[in-house]
Amino acid sequence: MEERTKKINWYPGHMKVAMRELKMMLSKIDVVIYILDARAPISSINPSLSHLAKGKQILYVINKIDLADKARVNEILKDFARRGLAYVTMNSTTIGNDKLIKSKIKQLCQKKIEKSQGKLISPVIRAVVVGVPNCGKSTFINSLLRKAKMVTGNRPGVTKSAKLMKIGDNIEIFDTPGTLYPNLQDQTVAKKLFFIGSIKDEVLKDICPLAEDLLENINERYPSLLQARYGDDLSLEGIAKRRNYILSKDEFDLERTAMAVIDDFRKGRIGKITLD
Ligand SMILES: Nc1nc2c(ncn2[C@@H]2O[C@H](COP(=O)(O)OP(=O)(O)OP(=O)(O)O)[C@@H](O)[C@H]2O)c(=O)[nH]1
Ligand SMILES: [Mg+2]
Repeated sequence: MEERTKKINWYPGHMKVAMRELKMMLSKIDVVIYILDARAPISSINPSLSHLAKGKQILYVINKIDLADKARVNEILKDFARRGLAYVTMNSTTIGNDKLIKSKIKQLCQKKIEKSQGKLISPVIRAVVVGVPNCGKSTFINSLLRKAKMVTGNRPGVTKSAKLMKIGDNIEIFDTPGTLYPNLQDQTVAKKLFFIGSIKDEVLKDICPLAEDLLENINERYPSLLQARYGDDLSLEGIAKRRNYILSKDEFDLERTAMAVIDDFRKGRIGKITLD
């Protein structure tokens, strides 16, 4: 992808604080539940989080699977399996995931559970849910609770501080704010994080080249999905013309078109897509 946009970076104060709190919290944590977005499962791996979670039991939850290309995700997950990583795919907007997740958490804490066998009080298992902004951490916890206790929202930066919930008798789970990393060196990754909604729209100045990049990216693997939605002309002008997004007599509203394309992708209207 050629460079047509200014460097994308977003690391507000609350993320810095969240990373510091997470670092302090981890000594008391048994399992890290690392949420990845199935539409960009590799790009939503945050090197800072991976560094913090090193040496911990980690359960990778590949979330938003309902919006993603399952075949491509399975290909990526072959590598997870080869490396012996524990993972599940998930649609957190549905309920009934709690049994599977509780049993996965318990599997990862087998040693702690075995140690306490024969004792009167069963051990409390502490888990923390981490991941990039907007990947569905709070929704995932709500799905385990079968209640909308955590505030969620379709924009990044909804959860601003860590919150503790109990799931079942002896599992405690922390929700945390979505975090990125101070310097998004790889701009291909940064763009994908923007497309999946992990970076605040307001940070981006010029949305048109980004929408063009998204169309290019999708066209590489899913040309027929794009054609079905937008027709043969995949330029922003072509899409604006088809949608009648017009500013004046001979000027198309390209900004509106760009945002519409990005929104179509985020809402799954183009189809089930994985960008990685
Ligand atoms: N389709 C689909 N939408 C999901 C899924 N999980 C979460 N969402 C949606 O994604 C958006 C973000 O969800 P949140 O749970 O607020 O995300 P978060 O990771 O807690 O976000 P921050 O607190 O901002 O870091 C909401 O609109 C959810 O409804 C999923 O598995 N499938
Ligand atoms: Mg949240």
